[in-house]
Amino acid sequence: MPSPTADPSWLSVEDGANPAREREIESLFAIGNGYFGMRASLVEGARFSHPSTFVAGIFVADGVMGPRRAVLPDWSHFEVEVEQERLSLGVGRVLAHRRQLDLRQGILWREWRQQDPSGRITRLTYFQLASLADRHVLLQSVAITAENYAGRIRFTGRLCPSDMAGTDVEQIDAVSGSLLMSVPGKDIGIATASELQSLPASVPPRHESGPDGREEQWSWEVTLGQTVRLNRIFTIFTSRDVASPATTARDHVASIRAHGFRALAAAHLEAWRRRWEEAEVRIMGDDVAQRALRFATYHLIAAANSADEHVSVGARGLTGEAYRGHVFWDTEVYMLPFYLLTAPPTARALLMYRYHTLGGARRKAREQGFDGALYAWESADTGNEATPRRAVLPDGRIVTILTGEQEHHISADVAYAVWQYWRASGDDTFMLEAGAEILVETARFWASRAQAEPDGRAHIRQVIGPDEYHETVDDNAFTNAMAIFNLETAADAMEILQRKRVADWPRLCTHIHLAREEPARWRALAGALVTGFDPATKLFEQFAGYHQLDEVDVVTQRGCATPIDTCLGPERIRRSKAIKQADVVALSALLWEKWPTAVHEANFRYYEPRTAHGSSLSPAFYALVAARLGDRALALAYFRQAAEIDLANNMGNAAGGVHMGALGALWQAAVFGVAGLRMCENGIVLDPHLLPGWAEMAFPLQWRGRLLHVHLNADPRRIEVIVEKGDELTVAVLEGPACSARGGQRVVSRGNGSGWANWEVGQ
Ligand code: IFM
Repeated sequence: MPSPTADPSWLSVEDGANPAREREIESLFAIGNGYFGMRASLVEGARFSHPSTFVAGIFVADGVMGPRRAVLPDWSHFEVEVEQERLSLGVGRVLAHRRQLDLRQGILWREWRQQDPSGRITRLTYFQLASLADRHVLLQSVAITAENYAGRIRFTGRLCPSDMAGTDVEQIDAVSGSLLMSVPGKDIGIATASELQSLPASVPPRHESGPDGREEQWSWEVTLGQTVRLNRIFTIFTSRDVASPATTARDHVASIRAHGFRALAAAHLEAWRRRWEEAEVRIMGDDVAQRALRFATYHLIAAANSADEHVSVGARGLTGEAYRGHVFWDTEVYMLPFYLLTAPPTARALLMYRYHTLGGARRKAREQGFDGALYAWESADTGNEATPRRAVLPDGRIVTILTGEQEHHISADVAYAVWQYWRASGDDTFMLEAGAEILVETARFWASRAQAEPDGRAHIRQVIGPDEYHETVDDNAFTNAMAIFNLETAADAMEILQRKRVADWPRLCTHIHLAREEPARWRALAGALVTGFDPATKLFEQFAGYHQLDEVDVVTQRGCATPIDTCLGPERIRRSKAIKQADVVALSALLWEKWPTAVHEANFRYYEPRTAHGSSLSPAFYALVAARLGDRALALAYFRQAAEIDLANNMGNAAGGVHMGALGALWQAAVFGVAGLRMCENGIVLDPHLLPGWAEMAFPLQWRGRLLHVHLNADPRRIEVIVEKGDELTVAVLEGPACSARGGQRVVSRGNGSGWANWEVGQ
């Protein structure tokens, strides 16, 4: 049976129980496997707790507010009674209470010693996991010890609350140990089945099923000091996956129980072991950074499912209700690189979600009077725009939300991700089947969206860029530069595919209705679009007129509890240069190779003091760019700030779920920023800037079928790359020596003054 990982650096630990922090802990300690996720609620329930289970892709219609990811019952719920007295944190005395999220094993552990008002001390120890080996399986193992008494212990497990309170589903049917539910207004069935086994055999249980089949009771007469254990296997299926979820859920339980609980747990542990092998970033010398990267990696692994190309990862993953489970640019821009380099099939599945939602993107473009595909700013199950049109602020004011209408850069962000995936994976099949169509349809959108104007240039007016403090702006530099990227790469992709896939090319052209002159038109438009770049100052103006806005002291305001947009109010913030989040600096992070370092430096220094970091996405991209610029102290400060978004709840909203985009961006800050990794046509380039205190850094990555291990040392400076498998590729240091290496080889370059010595190639 599993036991908690011995090395404490792999554990997130919460001692005691603080009602004020409970919802935050539920998010941070959530378990998941990309198919379903479960908040780490106290199994016995509590007033201050909000247990929820989410299944990816299951949304409920919520009136004018649009789709919201459905809250399903907490299948892990159970209660324990000792001599008919219910064990509760609020009754009697808590002698010990500890929850641990085991990042390495993907397991939530809880240990609880409670003295009831009659003086009986009971120890409850359990773990639960969302199997990564079989995504339809949840395992729970509960041990109950009568520490200082003999008597009757009763365990009651329930598949759902009696009235489904707190959930979005209705019960259709319940038969002993299994439950079929539906989502109102949707033609979706969700079924769960469970199987319990009592141990040890020497303590015979009494087992009863409740009249409605949703409840099971197990009781034992225990002797002083005796421990009883229940192992529970749950299965979950929906009509999205199978024709008959109830039968499949029951059959699946019946078939897997034959393997035994231990074997099911062992398969899960093995799946996590393999995933960590592909994804672990190791930092020697900075335990805080190490822990933060492990936490980020854990949640990134737990959020995505390579086997389902009709779902994507929402802004809060499967850990909470914030943003209604919707998918934003967070996925393609902030999370996808992690999957791209550690689990390419997952990256592919996420991009296929965008392929399958092209219909919604085309509809949105048409509705706004454009061609091609304009992706939903907030996307749910259909790909239709799901951004609510209004929101109620905490003070009761109602505000109009314009992002759904105006935040158009999303289309270029998706195209950017398609290009990155193709470049890193070399997956031509994906391009022919899906990627090319996304690139072309998004390019067509920009071709109709941008307007040629009398100044001889093309403009994109009335948009919202990443900085959402400024709405309805013209020529947002990020939007325009990403549109240029989209137009150019669509044209490049057509050229490459025409050359490389001669046999497939005619069919592709017919399928995407490519007109012969389109690629040239896209290139011409890309050349005509303004970017707001001033060669004299090397600055991009964030949008037309930005430089005329009022200066405000953003840096001082960062220390205040109230965010700057609340302090200044919407009108003043609009007239000010205060920026919500990385905007031009996000451009540096994404399109670094497009401009010389001096341009990135100038823009970083200009926009950094004006950025309020009012979005969780911002600090890690500042860390990434600061690291690339070699400002290691500032990079570390931003890295810490990004790491604390969930771990220290420094934005105060972790109760709604962990910030998946920020977690993905933290990984990028380490790999693209600190290690300075770039992916090129022939291989990889590194430009390490280890942060203060980081003695060593190591990480694996996958590039076009090669599996690499990068190992960096600070003092003496050294880069080692092991090519574990695959054909030859180029390994280079930025503006330094390059070499070729293939599977089974190890290449090393050592610091040489301020540069790097030639690579030594060995086995
Ligand atoms: O996508 C982000 C956006 O950039 C800022 N507001 C929150 C969204 C979801 O994380």
